[in-house]
Amino acid sequence: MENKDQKKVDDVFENRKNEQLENYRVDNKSKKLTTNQGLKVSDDEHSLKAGDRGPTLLEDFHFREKMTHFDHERIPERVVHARGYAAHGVFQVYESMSEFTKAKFLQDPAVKTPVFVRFSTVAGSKGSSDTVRDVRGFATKFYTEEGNYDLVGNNIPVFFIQDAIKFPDLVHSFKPEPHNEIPQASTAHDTFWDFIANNTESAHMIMWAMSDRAIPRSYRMMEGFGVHTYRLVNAEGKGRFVKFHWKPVLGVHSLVWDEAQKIAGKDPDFHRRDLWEAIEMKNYPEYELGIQIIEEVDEFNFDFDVLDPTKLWPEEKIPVKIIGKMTLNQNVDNVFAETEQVAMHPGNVVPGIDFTNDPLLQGRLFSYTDTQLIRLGGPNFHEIPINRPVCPFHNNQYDGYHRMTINKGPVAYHNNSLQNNDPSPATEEEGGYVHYQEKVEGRKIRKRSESFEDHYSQAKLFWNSMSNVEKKHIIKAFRFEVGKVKSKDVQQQVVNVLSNIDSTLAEEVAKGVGAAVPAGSSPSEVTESSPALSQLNTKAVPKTRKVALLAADGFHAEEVAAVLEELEKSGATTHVISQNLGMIKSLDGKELEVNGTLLTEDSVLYDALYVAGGESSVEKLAAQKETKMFLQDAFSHFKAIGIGKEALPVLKAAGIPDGLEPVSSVPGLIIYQKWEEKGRFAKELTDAIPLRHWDRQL
Ligand code: HDE
Repeated sequence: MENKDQKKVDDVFENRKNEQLENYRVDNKSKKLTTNQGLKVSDDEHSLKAGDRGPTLLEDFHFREKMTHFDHERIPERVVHARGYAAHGVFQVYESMSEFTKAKFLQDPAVKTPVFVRFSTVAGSKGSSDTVRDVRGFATKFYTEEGNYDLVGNNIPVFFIQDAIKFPDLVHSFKPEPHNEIPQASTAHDTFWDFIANNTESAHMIMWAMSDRAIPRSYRMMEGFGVHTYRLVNAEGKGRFVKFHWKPVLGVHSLVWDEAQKIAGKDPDFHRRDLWEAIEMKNYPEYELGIQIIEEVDEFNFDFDVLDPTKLWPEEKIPVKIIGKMTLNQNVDNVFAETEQVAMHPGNVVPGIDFTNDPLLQGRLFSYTDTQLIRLGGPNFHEIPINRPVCPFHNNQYDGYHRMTINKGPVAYHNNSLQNNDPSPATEEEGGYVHYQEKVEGRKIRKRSESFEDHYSQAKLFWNSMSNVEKKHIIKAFRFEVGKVKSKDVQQQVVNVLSNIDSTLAEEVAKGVGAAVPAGSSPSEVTESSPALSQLNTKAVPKTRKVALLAADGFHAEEVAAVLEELEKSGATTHVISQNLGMIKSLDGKELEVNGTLLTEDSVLYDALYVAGGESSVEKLAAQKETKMFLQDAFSHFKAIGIGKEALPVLKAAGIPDGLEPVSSVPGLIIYQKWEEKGRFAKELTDAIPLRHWDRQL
């Protein structure tokens, strides 16, 4: 028993960050209530008063402490990426990357590097909904033995602007408008589209932002990108340009817009709940790390500037080399202490990883420390447990608000003789960080390189790479967002920009928003596509997908058992939904526990729907209008629907064609009707779960 428990502890504490955090964790179970001074408190319900109807006394130190702490419990939310959710995990490289970099955590496949990953939306406040149309942040802190390395990326590989000086303008345009603070967590308003139309370097990014990438199904099913070009440097000092990618093992999947909007109301915590539950169920999210490399001698051999953050490197031309895997295997203990206080910074690097002159990256290197100073209240935020490196840190930066370490001795300067010049700088051989000696020269100018001027080629490349259904979604997204804009002039300006990308896109959006395509417009002539950009080419597995099983008393036990068995085999999870909580019984007395009701659940919270067979179960379900809504939403969101034996009336009541001839010809609609093969029914339904059945005629 002891051994087993010990093993469990070893598993949990397999990484050093966890061991370190354990020193700070506090468990209040079986403990007496005390003040922050450690004094035991005898009463926590009544303030100290002069008489039982008299005034409260200032002397009440417990009341004062409790209320003061409460009054100060909030810190400023992040100016962008305010709403986020995070988890712990580990990263392991597949093989040594010594050819490219000397970063120690990328050398030995046996080394498990602790990580902390925070996912986020960008525009909304801390309390906004998860499923809004927005870019997602994907920020990873690697606690390496050489110090913290932060890869602070997004789920879209390019950005809106090319120079950091424009970031405040971009953000001011998409945040709620200052005069009325509307709208929350949405770019569907005048100022954002005014910015887009008048800052055309955003053309490529806006195509991504209007695509399905901006409404991910799950944090577990989206890619991550470092966006900027960084530099890898090996032990010989050779540098190479690099772009970083995270590839989710479950593939890249999205919601549909109507569904995303409904989820925003039904479960604003949809993405964080999904991540939390997956980890609790040990369905650990996994992402492979990939790198694209461009040799320095090839810097000018492409039709884009490698320093331009509005450009991606097409994977077909510059392949993504998969180099390792990250597994998120532990939820936080406390969201404020960990997720809220984590301080990510693209400037946190280790030897072997360096910067380039990307002007967006250069500006970020300033902004992230600056923002933590106000957000976390002083220069010692690196001492907050979640931010502490797992390796020792020594320097002469003492003092400041909330200093935790007690640095001994009189010497806090360099050079010194009183302390043998300690702490002393390390040589490169000892692991000292030496900046890559890139040669730079030039005049001081406020100007952008001409090589940054092409704003449309890759916007067109992205458009060309989309499947028809993805193109339709993009057109609809533009029509929705620009359709919410009040200024006719701004609407027209947006269409004018789109006419530089593609004429069909411009025409379709123009039609939707009542604008005109400018005469003589000249869309980009790029004809190439990059298949890697289409989500239709991604992996799709039922594993970890959620299926709603609608059933009531009298369900067909044999059929349900066969489907449940198949679903379990595939790794999908099933929730039984019925009229009331409790147990439901099949005709032959088999019982099923109900996990949610037609009132508490909703089709949009599930990946697929299965209406169990059984005449009297079906009758009961058909009498509920929520059943009809379940089916209609699942159908119009292109989800797999399984219709059990005798359950066709439910389909009919929802007005959904069965397409039986005799097997249903409706994509993703699997009906158990004319044949007695429950196994085949279960298998077909399971296979259909991770897909959206786009060919449905709606
Ligand atoms: Fe950020 N960004 N950003 N950003 N960013 C912040 O830092 C900023 C940019 C990204 O989960 C802030 O701690 C500037 C690109 C993520 O804690 C702030 C510019 C990319 C997160 C800031 C950019 C990102 C942030 C706000 C233009 C993708 C959340 C709070 C030069 C590569 C990190 C904070 C977390 C957060 C500044 C552009 C990703 C203000 C000035 C490009 C994932 O410092």
